[in-house]
Amino acid sequence: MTNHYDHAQVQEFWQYVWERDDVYTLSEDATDPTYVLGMFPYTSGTLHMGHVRNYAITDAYARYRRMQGDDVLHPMGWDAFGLPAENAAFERKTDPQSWTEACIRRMREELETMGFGYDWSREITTCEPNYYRWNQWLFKRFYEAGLVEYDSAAVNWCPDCETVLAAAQVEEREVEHSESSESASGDAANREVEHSESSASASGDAESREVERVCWRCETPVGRRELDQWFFTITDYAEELHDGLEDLEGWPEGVREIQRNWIGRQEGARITFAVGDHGDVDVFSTRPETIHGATYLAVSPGHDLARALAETDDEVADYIEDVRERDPSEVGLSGLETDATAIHPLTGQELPVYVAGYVLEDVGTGAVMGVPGHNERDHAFASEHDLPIEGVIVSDDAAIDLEDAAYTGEGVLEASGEYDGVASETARERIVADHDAVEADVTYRLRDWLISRQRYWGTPIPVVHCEDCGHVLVPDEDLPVELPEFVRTTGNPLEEHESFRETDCPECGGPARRETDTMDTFVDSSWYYLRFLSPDLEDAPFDTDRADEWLPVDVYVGGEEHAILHLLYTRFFTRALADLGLLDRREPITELKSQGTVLYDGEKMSSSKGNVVAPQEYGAETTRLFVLSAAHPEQDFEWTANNVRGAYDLQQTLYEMASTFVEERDTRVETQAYDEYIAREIDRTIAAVTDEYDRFRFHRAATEIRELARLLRRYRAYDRPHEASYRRGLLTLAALIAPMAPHLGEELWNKLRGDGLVVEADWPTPDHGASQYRLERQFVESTLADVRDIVDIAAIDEPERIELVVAQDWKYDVAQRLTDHVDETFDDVAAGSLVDQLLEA
Ligand code: ANZ
Ligand code: ZN
Repeated sequence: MTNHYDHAQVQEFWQYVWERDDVYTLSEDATDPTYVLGMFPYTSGTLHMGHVRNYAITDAYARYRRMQGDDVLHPMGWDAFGLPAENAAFERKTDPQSWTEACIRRMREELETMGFGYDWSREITTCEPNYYRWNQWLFKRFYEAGLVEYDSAAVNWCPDCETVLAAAQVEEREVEHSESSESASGDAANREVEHSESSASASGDAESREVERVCWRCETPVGRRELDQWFFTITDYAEELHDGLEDLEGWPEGVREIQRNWIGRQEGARITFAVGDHGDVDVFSTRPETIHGATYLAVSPGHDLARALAETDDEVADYIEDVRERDPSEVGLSGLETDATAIHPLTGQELPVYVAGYVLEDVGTGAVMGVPGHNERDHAFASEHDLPIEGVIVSDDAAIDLEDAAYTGEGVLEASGEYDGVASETARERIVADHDAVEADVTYRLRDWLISRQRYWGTPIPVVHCEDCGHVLVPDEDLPVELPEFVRTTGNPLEEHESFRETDCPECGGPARRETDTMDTFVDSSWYYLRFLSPDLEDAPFDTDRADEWLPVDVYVGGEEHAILHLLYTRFFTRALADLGLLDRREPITELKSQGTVLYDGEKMSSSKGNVVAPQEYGAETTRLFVLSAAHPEQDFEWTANNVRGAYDLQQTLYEMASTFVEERDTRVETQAYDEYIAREIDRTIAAVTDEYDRFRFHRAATEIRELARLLRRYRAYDRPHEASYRRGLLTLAALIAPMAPHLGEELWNKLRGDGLVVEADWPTPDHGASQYRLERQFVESTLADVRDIVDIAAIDEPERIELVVAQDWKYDVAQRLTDHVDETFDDVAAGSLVDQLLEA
């Protein structure tokens, strides 16, 4: 059947042609390419639908920009280090290197089958020495810049992965109360249960929620260990990373909000308490106005005061040891009263001093003033230890019995001396202004980034431990420190390698021990976007001049689960590199798209759920077209065979139209009045689809294309179509669909023109009339803000919604108000056309 589109054959042919003609390689001379990047895949072994959706989005956009005449940088690489490879190698009696290479071969083939247009000349693989040597080199530059610390720390430890986890790699999971808690691991002792903040304080609350802290990868409950660890001091950038979010207008607000919360900026005050011979202890409080309600002082077990007291007080020493071995979540309300007393800086009153597990070492100053009347955790602690609870803030609408719970709202001060009767918000500022012991302060919840992993399959940390010289960095000329051969063992294979472990000190030449920790793989992905600029560079991780020219990443697309880890680390790296003088910008990514999830029967499509549709099952083109046309990129959508069918049918339709046209040429040359209408509709579609591609609304682009196809078929059926108009319509369809369905695009283009590639063609432009349309459309959008001001309706976020809402319920209202508003805001003509447009809808 000649009119049947045989996708497998067509795909293979055009993939061959693209490769032969090398159409995706970016010229080294490009001056300011559009940089389109999808989050590179972890080399797990096979592409899943989430990858396909991600890469279909970047590919469509990259192709669209290329047809618009841009130079486009659209590279691909492999996030190839990490624990799963090690586990897989262990299970399959192979080694991580071979396993990873096999995964890459398979995944690369899958990407090629999908027809994604990457510049493969820039491929990078993070587990190759020529990549990871630059992790080591950067580690050294960070070290020299004071951004690296080596610290003994109680760390999150996954007993199953046998490694340390960064704070962000520990996930909270709610535990069902009724179920036996032994079910998962069979080992109740292994299970660390954390009470959420609210339930810990309102102890006995019927709604108390138990939360288990589990490893993000294997979901094993996380334990505690005390180890010497390497950290990147990302907290040095807390303020900048927080404030910079404000300007990231091209990022989804949801992602910015997650980062904001993670960084956790808190305004408050630092308050100094004198503790007898022990000097001063600073506390951080967000509510300094409650200071008259402070009935005790508490320091964390790691606080200097606690350590000092432990020297002479065995009870304190024992308590500290006991608490530090446990997870903070397990410590609950435990605490120990010490012999020390603190002097209240405003009243001069003596307060007892506690060492308490609930006070966290690395939050604020590691010490708190206990205000049980107004802080839930302090209330719980005071109830447990029979400490006085005093109310100093009252509110009319708060009939709270302070014996039962803290009052945490705002109100008016009482029992607070000269501040009685003052509103709490006002008192907060006045107390800071009035007293030297109280100083305005800001803290951040963000913790330093723990990068040590006790695993094999990662970048060796380029450090040698020498008894005489301490930590010595491996000299640049000795980089990379290469991974030795893999050995199968339960712990860290690097520990088992004597020849790797035992070495000479680069400084004194004496015997030394090589660091056997490797780096968190998030180090690799924090700067990979820079390596794509010059993947083979031999004397630097990236070319600074080129980075100045080619950056930022114009569009970055990936899963929303990366809102904190990867995307925060990348921002940190970029700033650190800027401060090292290696980059001239502080933010890496202009526009970020978090693509939504592909669902199947309402659940996330994933191999662990066994509901996977393999990307190849329906052919590359149908799959691509479907994932793009099913929904806005940022929305979830359901995979259903029926909808997939729609994508398939569209291809068949277009193919049939082009074939029939070419084979039968059943057209006319003389014009009819309604040809003009068809021409206008083609123009209108071009303008609309252009606009939709600009905004990543591929689903709406597909709808426009479908509608034009329908119209052209009616045109064809009505009478013989006008040769030139109809041909232009078909060519337009071929070009417009090519970014989403490139094989089909080429096939149609080839049929209709007989030469050239659509991938290299110019984006279609309207013959006439469409600039007018665009103007109006832009006008609709630019007036949106004004419409929102003058029309009292629910907020509208998306420009397209105004058309929708206007068209339905309140178009007359808006039209009327716009007309009234014309003189003040708009020129008549533009406003008039907007009103016409509204009323026509
Ligand atoms: C006194 C006070 C009175 C506080 C009051 C709050 C309300 P949240 O509560 O999450 O906003 N804090 C400070 N450092 C701490 C540490 N190292 N470990 C545990 N808790 C600590 O966080 C701010 C509050 O957390 C701070 O303000 C402090 O308690 C507590 F009516 O100080 B507040
Ligand atoms: Zn030495």
